[in-house]
Amino acid sequence: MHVHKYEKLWLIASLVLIVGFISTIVFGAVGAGVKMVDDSGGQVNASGLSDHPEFKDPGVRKVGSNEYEVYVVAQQFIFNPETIEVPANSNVTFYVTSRDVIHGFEVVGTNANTMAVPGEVSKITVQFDEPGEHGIVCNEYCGGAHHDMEGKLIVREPSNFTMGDQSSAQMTNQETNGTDEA
Ligand SMILES: [Cu+2]
Repeated sequence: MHVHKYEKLWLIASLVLIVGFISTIVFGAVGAGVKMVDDSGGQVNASGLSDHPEFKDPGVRKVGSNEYEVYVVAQQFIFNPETIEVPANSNVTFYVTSRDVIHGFEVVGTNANTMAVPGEVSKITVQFDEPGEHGIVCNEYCGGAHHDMEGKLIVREPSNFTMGDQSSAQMTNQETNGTDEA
Protein backbone atom coordinates (compact mmCIF):
# COMPACT_ATOMS: atom_id res chain seq x y z
CA MET A 1 0.00 0.00 0.00
CA HIS A 2 1.33 3.37 -0.90
CA VAL A 3 1.13 6.03 1.83
CA HIS A 4 1.57 9.54 0.62
CA LYS A 5 4.56 11.42 2.02
CA TYR A 6 2.45 14.11 3.71
CA GLU A 7 0.10 11.54 5.17
CA LYS A 8 3.09 9.80 6.72
CA LEU A 9 4.33 13.08 8.17
CA TRP A 10 0.95 13.78 9.74
CA LEU A 11 0.76 10.25 11.13
CA ILE A 12 4.15 10.71 12.77
CA ALA A 13 3.22 14.17 14.04
CA SER A 14 0.00 12.92 15.63
CA LEU A 15 1.84 10.00 17.27
CA VAL A 16 4.44 12.39 18.69
CA LEU A 17 1.62 14.55 20.07
CA ILE A 18 -0.12 11.59 21.69
CA VAL A 19 3.13 10.45 23.33
CA GLY A 20 3.75 14.05 24.40
CA PHE A 21 0.32 14.37 26.03
CA ILE A 22 0.69 11.07 27.84
CA SER A 23 4.14 12.10 29.11
CA THR A 24 2.77 15.33 30.60
CA ILE A 25 0.11 13.35 32.46
CA VAL A 26 2.68 10.82 33.70
CA PHE A 27 4.98 13.64 34.78
CA GLY A 28 2.14 15.38 36.61
CA ALA A 29 1.18 12.18 38.40
CA VAL A 30 4.63 10.82 39.25
CA GLY A 31 7.48 13.20 38.40
CA ALA A 32 6.18 16.35 40.08
CA GLY A 33 6.11 14.60 43.47
CA VAL A 34 2.38 15.06 43.98
CA LYS A 35 1.03 12.68 46.61
CA MET A 36 -2.42 12.11 47.96
CA VAL A 37 -3.14 12.71 51.61
CA ASP A 38 -2.85 9.35 53.28
CA ASP A 39 -2.52 8.03 56.79
CA SER A 40 1.30 7.90 56.75
CA GLY A 41 1.26 10.58 59.45
CA GLY A 42 -1.03 8.46 61.60
CA GLN A 43 -4.37 9.21 63.12
CA VAL A 44 -5.43 11.28 66.08
CA ASN A 45 -8.56 11.93 68.06
CA ALA A 46 -9.65 15.34 66.75
CA SER A 47 -11.52 16.20 69.92
CA GLY A 48 -8.63 15.11 72.14
CA LEU A 49 -5.84 17.19 70.61
CA SER A 50 -5.21 18.95 73.91
CA ASP A 51 -4.17 15.58 75.37
CA HIS A 52 -1.99 14.62 72.41
CA PRO A 53 1.74 14.60 73.27
CA GLU A 54 2.64 16.81 70.27
CA PHE A 55 -0.52 18.55 69.14
CA LYS A 56 -1.35 19.83 72.61
CA ASP A 57 1.57 22.21 72.13
CA PRO A 58 1.94 22.72 68.37
CA GLY A 59 5.16 24.22 67.07
CA VAL A 60 8.69 23.53 65.94
CA ARG A 61 10.84 20.71 67.34
CA LYS A 62 14.47 20.16 66.53
CA VAL A 63 15.06 16.48 65.89
CA GLY A 64 18.51 16.41 64.25
CA SER A 65 21.30 18.76 63.21
CA ASN A 66 19.34 20.03 60.21
CA GLU A 67 16.08 18.24 60.84
CA TYR A 68 12.99 19.84 62.24
CA GLU A 69 9.44 18.73 62.86
CA VAL A 70 6.57 21.17 62.91
CA TYR A 71 3.21 20.28 64.44
CA VAL A 72 0.37 22.40 63.11
CA VAL A 73 -3.26 22.43 64.18
CA ALA A 74 -5.68 24.05 61.75
CA GLN A 75 -8.98 25.27 63.12
CA GLN A 76 -11.63 27.84 62.19
CA PHE A 77 -10.00 30.30 61.32
CA ILE A 78 -6.37 30.12 62.37
CA PHE A 79 -3.31 27.98 62.11
CA ASN A 80 -1.65 27.17 65.39
CA PRO A 81 1.15 28.25 65.41
CA GLU A 82 0.40 31.23 63.22
CA THR A 83 4.05 32.03 62.56
CA ILE A 84 6.55 29.25 62.07
CA GLU A 85 10.28 29.88 62.01
CA VAL A 86 12.87 27.46 60.71
CA PRO A 87 16.48 27.91 59.59
CA ALA A 88 17.63 27.71 55.97
CA ASN A 89 19.41 24.53 54.81
CA SER A 90 17.06 22.38 56.80
CA ASN A 91 14.67 19.54 56.24
CA VAL A 92 11.33 20.26 57.80
CA THR A 93 8.59 17.70 58.27
CA PHE A 94 5.15 19.14 58.83
CA TYR A 95 2.51 17.18 60.73
CA VAL A 96 -0.81 18.85 60.09
CA THR A 97 -4.21 18.06 61.47
CA SER A 98 -7.50 19.83 62.06
CA ARG A 99 -9.48 20.39 65.22
CA ASP A 100 -12.85 20.92 63.54
CA VAL A 101 -13.55 20.84 59.80
CA ILE A 102 -11.47 20.13 56.71
CA HIS A 103 -8.90 22.85 56.05
CA GLY A 104 -6.05 23.29 53.63
CA PHE A 105 -2.41 23.89 54.46
CA GLU A 106 -0.32 25.31 51.67
CA VAL A 107 3.12 26.82 52.13
CA VAL A 108 3.14 29.16 49.18
CA GLY A 109 6.10 28.74 46.85
CA THR A 110 6.93 25.22 48.04
CA ASN A 111 5.54 21.80 47.22
CA ALA A 112 3.85 21.64 50.62
CA ASN A 113 0.13 21.67 49.97
CA THR A 114 -2.16 19.32 51.81
CA MET A 115 -5.57 18.94 53.30
CA ALA A 116 -5.91 19.08 57.06
CA VAL A 117 -8.51 16.49 57.95
CA PRO A 118 -9.92 16.00 61.46
CA GLY A 119 -8.63 12.68 62.80
CA GLU A 120 -5.88 12.34 60.18
CA VAL A 121 -2.32 13.62 60.32
CA SER A 122 -0.90 14.83 57.02
CA LYS A 123 2.86 14.49 56.87
CA ILE A 124 4.98 16.39 54.35
CA THR A 125 8.69 17.04 54.25
CA VAL A 126 10.12 20.14 52.64
CA GLN A 127 13.72 21.16 52.19
CA PHE A 128 14.36 24.86 52.73
CA ASP A 129 17.58 26.04 51.09
CA GLU A 130 17.05 29.80 50.99
CA PRO A 131 16.06 32.29 53.69
CA GLY A 132 12.78 34.05 52.99
CA GLU A 133 9.13 34.33 53.91
CA HIS A 134 6.30 32.15 52.71
CA GLY A 135 2.62 32.74 53.25
CA ILE A 136 0.59 29.83 54.57
CA VAL A 137 -2.96 29.66 53.26
CA CYS A 138 -6.01 27.52 53.78
CA ASN A 139 -7.28 26.47 50.40
CA GLU A 140 -10.27 24.38 51.43
CA TYR A 141 -13.37 26.45 52.09
CA CYS A 142 -13.93 26.09 55.84
CA GLY A 143 -16.54 28.66 56.75
CA GLY A 144 -17.35 32.36 56.98
CA ALA A 145 -13.86 33.67 57.69
CA HIS A 146 -12.00 31.20 55.48
CA HIS A 147 -10.47 34.10 53.53
CA ASP A 148 -8.83 35.36 56.76
CA MET A 149 -7.20 32.06 57.58
CA GLU A 150 -3.50 32.48 57.01
CA GLY A 151 -0.14 31.94 58.59
CA LYS A 152 3.47 32.69 57.88
CA LEU A 153 6.61 30.64 57.55
CA ILE A 154 9.89 32.47 58.03
CA VAL A 155 13.06 30.75 56.84
CA ARG A 156 15.92 32.45 58.68
CA GLU A 157 19.63 32.54 58.02
CA PRO A 158 20.96 29.71 60.20
CA SER A 159 23.10 32.27 62.10
CA ASN A 160 19.94 34.28 62.91
CA PHE A 161 17.86 31.36 64.00
CA THR A 162 16.94 30.55 67.55
CA MET A 163 14.18 28.24 68.62
CA GLY A 164 12.84 31.15 70.71
CA ASP A 165 9.49 30.64 72.33
CA GLN A 166 8.44 28.22 69.63
CA SER A 167 10.17 25.58 71.66
CA SER A 168 8.17 23.42 73.94
CA ALA A 169 9.44 21.79 77.08
CA GLN A 170 9.98 18.64 75.09
CA MET A 171 12.15 20.35 72.51
CA THR A 172 14.38 21.74 75.23
CA ASN A 173 14.84 18.22 76.53
CA GLN A 174 15.82 16.95 73.11
CA GLU A 175 18.40 19.70 72.73
CA THR A 176 20.00 19.12 76.08
CA ASN A 177 20.12 15.46 75.19
CA GLY A 178 22.88 16.24 72.78
CA THR A 179 21.54 16.80 69.26
CA ASP A 180 24.09 19.07 67.59
CA GLU A 181 23.62 22.77 67.22
CA ALA A 182 22.85 23.99 63.71
CU1 LIG B 1 -10.30 27.64 55.00
